Amino acid sequence: MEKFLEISANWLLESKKIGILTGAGISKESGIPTFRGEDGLWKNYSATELATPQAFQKNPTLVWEWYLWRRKLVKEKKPNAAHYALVDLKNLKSQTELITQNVDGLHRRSGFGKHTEMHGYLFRDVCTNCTFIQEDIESNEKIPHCPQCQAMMRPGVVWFGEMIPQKALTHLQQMAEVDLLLVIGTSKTVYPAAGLVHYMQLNNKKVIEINPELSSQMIKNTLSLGFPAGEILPKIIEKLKSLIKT
Ligand code: BJW
Repeated sequence: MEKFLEISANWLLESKKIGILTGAGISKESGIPTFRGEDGLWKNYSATELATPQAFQKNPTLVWEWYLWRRKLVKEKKPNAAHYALVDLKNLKSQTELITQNVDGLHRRSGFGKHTEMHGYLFRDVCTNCTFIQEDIESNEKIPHCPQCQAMMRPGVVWFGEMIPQKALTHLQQMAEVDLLLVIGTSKTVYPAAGLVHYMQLNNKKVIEINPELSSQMIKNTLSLGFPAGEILPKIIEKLKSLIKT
């Protein structure tokens, strides 16, 4: 592991602009299930089936029930060592930018500051009829209704086949300009986020990927680290701090 820590910390040290792309795996050690695999099952439905406009159209009560269950779960969880290590990284390297595919808000709660939640925010409700949006509202309703027009509200997240907000797309495009991309806890199956990683690799730019499913190795300019993010990220940052001191 030592060799990989050394390379990662040196790459971070040498890089001026650093991009971070996170996925569900970064919140796994906080106790939040990931999307794919056995983890993403809820009452025998797969997360990928439920996170669609078709599922909502067919059975809004079921989809809302899943989101309200997730809200309760996430509220009880906290950011973990990996989220906090990214805050440390930003403090050490000021030109560090973050885009997350997660909707759990744990980067907000870690104090990272400005970042992009490209698939939305779990605690946001959006009216299906008018422009009304509300956040962090506690409600006992099975399906929340719009206080302005009484239409059904929907979760303020981006489902498959829906457009990513333009501001988030622009940030994603800008991230292609970074010197190094840190990719943490994503299966890279969902576009356009996955496209950024492929773009970096095709252009032989530096990528550090952290995911326990990978084998630790370096191929061209991609360093793969097969460890849980909460275990390895704090170690990389400690190493970086020691390099900065010397
Ligand atoms: C750990 C760990 C630990 C575990 N430490 N790691 C180009 C080509 C082909 C298709 C498309 C394309 N462009 C667009 C599409 C269509 C579609 C798409 O990508 N389909 C693919 C499935 C093929 N994309 C879209 O529809 C997007 N919209 C769009 O592009 O609009 C324009 C357009 C539309 C249609 C056609 C063409 C263009 C919208 C995507 C919205 C995704 N929404 C969701 C739900 C959000 C709301 C919610 O949370 O409820 O976002 S789906 C779900 O997947 C969620 C996630 O953010 C996203 C990514 O998942 P992620 O984060 O990678 O999680 P997992 O579970 O897959 O992986 C976790 C990883 O962590 C694993 O690898 C573990 O090993 C690892 N891990 N423990 C580190 N401790």
